[in-house]
Amino acid sequence: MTTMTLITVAPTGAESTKEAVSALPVTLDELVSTAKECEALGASVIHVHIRDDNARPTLDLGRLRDTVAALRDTTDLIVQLSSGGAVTDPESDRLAVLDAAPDMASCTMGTVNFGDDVFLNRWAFIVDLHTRMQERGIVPEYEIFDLGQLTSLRRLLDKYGLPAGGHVHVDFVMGVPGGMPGTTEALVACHQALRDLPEGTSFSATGIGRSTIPVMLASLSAGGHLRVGMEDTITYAKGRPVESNMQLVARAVGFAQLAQRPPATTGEARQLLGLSARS
Ligand code: KMH
Ligand code: ZN
Repeated sequence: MTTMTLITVAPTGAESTKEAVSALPVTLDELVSTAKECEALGASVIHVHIRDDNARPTLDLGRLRDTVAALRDTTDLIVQLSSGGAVTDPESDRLAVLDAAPDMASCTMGTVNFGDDVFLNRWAFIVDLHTRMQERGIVPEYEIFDLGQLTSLRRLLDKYGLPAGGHVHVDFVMGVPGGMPGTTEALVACHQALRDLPEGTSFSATGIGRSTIPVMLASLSAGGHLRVGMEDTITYAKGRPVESNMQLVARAVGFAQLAQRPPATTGEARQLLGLSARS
């Protein structure tokens, strides 16, 4: 059982609007100050979606490069860019995210219904993403929205080899309408399926919406890590909107400490994920 907890903050996402959620960080300044504060609280990884001048989701490469540079200048966080983007983003733009040279990028392991939309992840696209990340030394976080996607990951690794750094890390994204539910039972099923993946595969989990707390507790008890943030949850408690990403990170840190698995430092997180130390 691991003795520390990797805490990832996913502060923005592509789904909530600034009009509806005013606390959402959408400008580079807002993102950087959120990142700094979340790092100080105990986050070690930031999962990044960016917005344009109108606060709409974008995969603009110049902005992505500026974002990676700004986060590296001001924090020691591991910078993980989303290759998922928004459901409307074309595959070519999602692949081009890698040109911004992040430490990590997400790699979703299959197509899933996503509310009223479809989050499309064709096999050939997944292979492209995985092999390009291998070539460039970008460490993937494999996003798992449903149990069968772990079988696809096994197939991917069998056919195309281990990711850059040699360590496999997955994130269970639970409670998306169209994917697996955010329950202890579903997390246990995923945890058991990890037996078919390379020894030492690590996992984090996040529960969308009201499943955030049950998933957090289940993940900690199963030896998993945590992802929290306003990408996944905009309600802190019934009738109480989230005030900031820091509020969610602070709560995750509190749970991790209660579980006697304190937050990993950024250095420990790099080691765990197979990333080389920052020069
Ligand atoms: N915004 C979702 C359609 C990822 O970042 O890789 C996809 C997503 C997953 O958030
Ligand atoms: Zn995302």
